[in-house]
Amino acid sequence: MSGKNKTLGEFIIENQAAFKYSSGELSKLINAIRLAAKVVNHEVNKAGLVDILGTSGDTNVQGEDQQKLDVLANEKFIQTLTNREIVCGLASEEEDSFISVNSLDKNHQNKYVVLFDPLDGSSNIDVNVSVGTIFSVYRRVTPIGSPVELRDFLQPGRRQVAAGYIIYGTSTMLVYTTGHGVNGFTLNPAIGTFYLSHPNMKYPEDGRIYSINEGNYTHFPEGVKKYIKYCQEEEGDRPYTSRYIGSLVSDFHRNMIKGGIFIYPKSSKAANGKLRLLYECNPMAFLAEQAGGKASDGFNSIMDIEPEALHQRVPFFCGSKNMVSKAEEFMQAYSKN
Ligand code: P6P
Repeated sequence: MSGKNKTLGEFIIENQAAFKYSSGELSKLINAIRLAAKVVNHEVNKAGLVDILGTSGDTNVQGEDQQKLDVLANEKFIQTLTNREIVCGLASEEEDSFISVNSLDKNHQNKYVVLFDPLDGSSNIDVNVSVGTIFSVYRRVTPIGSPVELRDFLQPGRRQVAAGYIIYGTSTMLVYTTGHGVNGFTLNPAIGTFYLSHPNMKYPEDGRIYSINEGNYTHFPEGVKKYIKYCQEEEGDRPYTSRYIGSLVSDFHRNMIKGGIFIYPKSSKAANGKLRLLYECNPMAFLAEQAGGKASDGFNSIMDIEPEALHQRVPFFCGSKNMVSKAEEFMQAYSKN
């Protein structure tokens, strides 16, 4: 159901029946994410005014400086999702291991696990570049009534029941899917309400934008180098335009609206690339495919990868279907190099 200017709350209620597990719990989960998004948005927007810029002095499991807002966003999403008694487990980029969430009645009756990157692109915060939250939702695979286990989180992306992101940009948007297309909601900060602004978002099959950090060119596999040169050739609708913000949610969001491809490949500096499978690549891949796009590791669909570790990284090619397929052709042709 489209109909612009519908609120997120109205949209959830009207579309709940379409979701095969429509017990209402997933709706409550999306509502919890909506609340956390508003709280984090408030903090992100005032970051320049209050002394919460700069790093917290800690580093996360990735060995990266934890920006203070990273820590705050992580705490807010954990707190909001825990308090709503909807999830049985959480996994965050900022947490070494998963968190078992035991509902107040203490018998682990909740069905969903949520994996999230609380503030992706946070290194851009103090230069006022858009950042985002990314989330991925699964039904647990271990028996209800027992604590969650690691295998509840190490599920292939194909089994996601919902995924989305919040982009804290010139406007704040919540973009998500429950497997019935992709819809975007824009926050009216004056009244704290998300409105359906981008119903039924679709990835254009072709595009003229390629997004990759060309500073790493000399370290890329030969297939990536050849694809970059293909994008730059004077031929047909090429050369394409290079656009790279360095914030996955922002690059993905622009490319989904305008058409384009985002690539974070493996390199001689990063054997599996930089992006994490479970809470960055899988949710973005679910959104991309639901919008008619494509997401792979250069050879195989991202959502078919069997995860082996909570924070594992994978090479990531995502965007307009025909552009990703062309990049995969180059990867295949030069895969021996
Ligand atoms: P690089 C941000 O740190 C992030 O995880 C993604 O949001 C972004 O796409 C990527 O890293 C940028 O990495 O190495 O190009 O700075």
